[in-house]
Amino acid sequence: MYFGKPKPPKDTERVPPNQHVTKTFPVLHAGSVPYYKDLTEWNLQVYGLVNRPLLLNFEDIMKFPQTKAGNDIHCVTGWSKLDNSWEGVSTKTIAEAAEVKPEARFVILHAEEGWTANLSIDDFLKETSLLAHSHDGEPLTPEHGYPLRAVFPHRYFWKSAKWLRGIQFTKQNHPGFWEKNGYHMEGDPWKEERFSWD
Ligand SMILES: Nc1nc2c(c(=O)[nH]1)N[C@H]1C(S)=C(S)[C@@H](COP(=O)(O)O)O[C@H]1N2
Ligand SMILES: [Mo]
Repeated sequence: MYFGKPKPPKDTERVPPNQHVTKTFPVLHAGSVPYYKDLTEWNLQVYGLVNRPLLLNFEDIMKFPQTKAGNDIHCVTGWSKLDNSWEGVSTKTIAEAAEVKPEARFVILHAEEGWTANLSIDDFLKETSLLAHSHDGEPLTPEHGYPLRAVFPHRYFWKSAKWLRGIQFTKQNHPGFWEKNGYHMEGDPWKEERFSWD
């Protein structure tokens, strides 16, 4: 018997529990959006448990091998946005350039205004993790993290720091902004790790 073409996977199979799909790109953050007059006002520090601390400007970022990634993002407030395309630098590339020491087990992401997020070194270095300067073929808008943001699609999107200014490699796990406010240290959307008690 002929049943026709195999069906593509349903969106529901791509959407973690208790999330709904939105076609829009919501803007969500604490604090205010930085508007840089020019990119000399921006740099990225890579430090902590590394052999080669780095102070990178935007040109340095663009000189690294560039990578593209397609993925879905899941905000802990309940929206998921499917089929994003990002361009930037793989987190592995940055870690290699800084020569991260073997004793580094966690990462603190530092954004403008002292906002932070924490994650394990494995989450940071995952194949799908990147630092993105573009979304869907266009440079990030100020609201979405211009000039550079982290993207960790396998974690709730709050870990994906916008307006990234520092990457600190540490031995201990230091809770970031939302993690101090009751959010989960890992934040796996498939396990619904929303709050620290989940
Ligand atoms: N610097 C910074 N990055 C941040 C946040 C923030 O408050 N400050 N919020 C996070 C949260 S909760 C989400 S859902 C995403 C939202 O990214 P978007 O505004 O590009 O959709 O950014 C994350 N990155
Ligand atoms: Mo979020």
